[in-house]
Amino acid sequence: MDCKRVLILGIDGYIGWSLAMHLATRGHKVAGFDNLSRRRNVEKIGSTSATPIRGLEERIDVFDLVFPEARGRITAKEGNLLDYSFTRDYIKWFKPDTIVHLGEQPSAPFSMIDREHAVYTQYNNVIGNLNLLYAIKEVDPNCHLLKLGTMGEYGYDTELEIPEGFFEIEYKGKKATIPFPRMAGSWYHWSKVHDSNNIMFACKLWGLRSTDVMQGIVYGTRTKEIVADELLTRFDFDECFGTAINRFCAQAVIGHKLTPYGKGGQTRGYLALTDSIQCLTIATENPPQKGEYRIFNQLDAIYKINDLASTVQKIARKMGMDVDIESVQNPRVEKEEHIYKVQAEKLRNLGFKQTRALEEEVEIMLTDLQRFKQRILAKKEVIMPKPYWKEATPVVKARSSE
Ligand code: USQ
Repeated sequence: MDCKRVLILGIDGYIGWSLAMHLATRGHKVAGFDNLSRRRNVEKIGSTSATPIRGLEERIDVFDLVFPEARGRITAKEGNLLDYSFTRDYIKWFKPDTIVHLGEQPSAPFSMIDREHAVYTQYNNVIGNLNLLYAIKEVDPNCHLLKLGTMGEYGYDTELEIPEGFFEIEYKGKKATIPFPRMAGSWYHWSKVHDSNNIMFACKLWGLRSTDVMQGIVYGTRTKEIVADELLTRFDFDECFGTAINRFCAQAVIGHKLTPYGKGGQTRGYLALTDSIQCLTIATENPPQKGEYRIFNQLDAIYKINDLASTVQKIARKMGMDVDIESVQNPRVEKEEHIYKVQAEKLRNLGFKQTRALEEEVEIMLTDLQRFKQRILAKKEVIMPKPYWKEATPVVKARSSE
């Protein structure tokens, strides 16, 4: 296997830090930068990571001690993609073969709080990505851009089986292969759609090469490199940055009722953190051709929210926790019962295999999180969702009845 130089944008994040360690232990040379906005944004909404996480430099020092054979293979600093000259100069300095772009505002609820959060999310994500495309073009158009998109770009409104990016359509007697329609469900998810369009165009325009990963919802506390508390990756459980399974596990350990929203038939693709890292590693080690824009649908399995709540409840009870489930009024605008079918073959064809079953991973998560119960309890007021997604409705109604 070729050892690659991999630049990770968002190296301080949930996936970024885990991926950096994994790639380094496989012999790759990793550099990264991060503007640390995730830490600040989580703090702003009054929350924190359930797992206590160290600063970037300290994590790297501990990594060097724990993995002496990979010592010196990770380097990172604070930096912002919105700063074009910094981004370009960092790429010039490191000369990456691959850039893994995880450096975006990742929360749908956060983007829906108000106009300011919507604008912040779209500006940060879309302009940061556009800067990156220009920097790659200017410094090294040969570099592989591995960009984290989301399954939510396609949305959850179609009954058609979702292909990997493109599909063949027949219209008025003519056949064409075109991008599958995007029908995102939040300002955040739309920012990823805009990114995808911009990347596809840059590949056509300048002959860049890119893998755009439509990733499902990631869960878990661990990868095989997380062998000491100082190497933990972050774990969010609040209503904005916490995602479904992770939230349910955090709720279970503090005896909070599990919170499926609405009817609970919302169906999504999921994968364990360790499998997300496996997929991103496969994509890094198997780059696309020059000029190629390829899309991978990245997920292990598809679940309904109610079934996930029941699974977490069952395992938590088996472990002696007293856990109930209580449906919460849905704060989001989304279908609560729907069909969901997805094609996800390309990564499997490159060797991806699911390594963790849901039940097994949930048990590991609950065991880990029990140690951090007090940290979750201290912030338990950020668990219940607030109704800002639909706030416009009563205002409009009130005006029209004046
Ligand atoms: N949900 C509940 N109860 C909860 C939390 C969530 O019922 O306590 C429901 C939501 O209403 C939604 C589903 O679970 O129907 C998923 O919500 P989520 O918060 O787990 O995930 P989502 O907002 O879709 O976003 C997350 C990540 C995002 C990533 C996306 C992948 O935050 O960065 O892009 O998952 S995907 O969902 O496939 O688009």
